[in-house]
Amino acid sequence: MDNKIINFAESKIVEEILETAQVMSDRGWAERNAGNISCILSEEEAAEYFESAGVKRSFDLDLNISGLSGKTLVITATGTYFRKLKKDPAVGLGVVRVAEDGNSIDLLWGFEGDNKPSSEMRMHFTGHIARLKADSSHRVILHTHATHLIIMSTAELDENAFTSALWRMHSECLVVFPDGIGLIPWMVPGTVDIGNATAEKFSEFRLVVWPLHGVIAAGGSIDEAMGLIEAAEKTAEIYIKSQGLPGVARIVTDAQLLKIAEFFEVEPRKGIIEEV
Ligand code: 2HA
Ligand code: ZN
Repeated sequence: MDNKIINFAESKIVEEILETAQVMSDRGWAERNAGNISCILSEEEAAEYFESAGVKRSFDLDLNISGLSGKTLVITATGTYFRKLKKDPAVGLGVVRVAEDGNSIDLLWGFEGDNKPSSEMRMHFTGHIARLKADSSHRVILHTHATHLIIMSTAELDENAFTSALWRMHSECLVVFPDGIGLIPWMVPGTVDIGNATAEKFSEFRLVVWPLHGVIAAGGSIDEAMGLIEAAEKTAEIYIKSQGLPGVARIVTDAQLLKIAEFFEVEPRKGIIEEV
């Protein structure tokens, strides 16, 4: 086998994925096989590790992803326990290249033991296509079962109210996600439909909550996408734990949000802060 292909297990991107999966597990967001991660390799990375790689297996898709034609992605395998991922990355991760016609993917590395891509691969693929249209530096999609965001999704909050609640509960949320948080209706996981609904939200948002399930984040790097989840999840915890405290509720006001936006030069999503 080509040495370069062997080296992929030692690459920085694999190291980052393994570390992130471990953190998700340590925080209690990755029970059983919960969560999935994918990252588009840069052209340089794809050439460095997989220029001469042969096709090990191919997977036909039940959706067309020609928006990713020729791109090389690393994605977690279905059924993977995140706490075990680092034991054998070539089992729990796979590198796939999208066929020119967008109807199938070719496996170049990993998924050893006849493993297959994540059950949420449809969302990952359609999500990447949507985010690349919005942001040419986009590369990463993370899905995890972040506990407090799921608890918050049990409340009857619409998308703007969800975003507003978090912006007002911590002075830095507006800076981290000025574009807000998208919220889809409840849907069956793993389906083309949930993938399309998420992708639609990704044209405006980098964070999308799946009610009674989890959260999806997109970014130019793992740190960026994970940082979005960490900020939203921590603030959801503060929101939930502060409900019912005695006295007058203290929140970041409209005027204070506007001061934050001005100082940090961010453009808040419209329709949430009242222009005072
Ligand atoms: O990969 O989290 O949504 C398991 C899941 C499916
Ligand atoms: Zn899930």
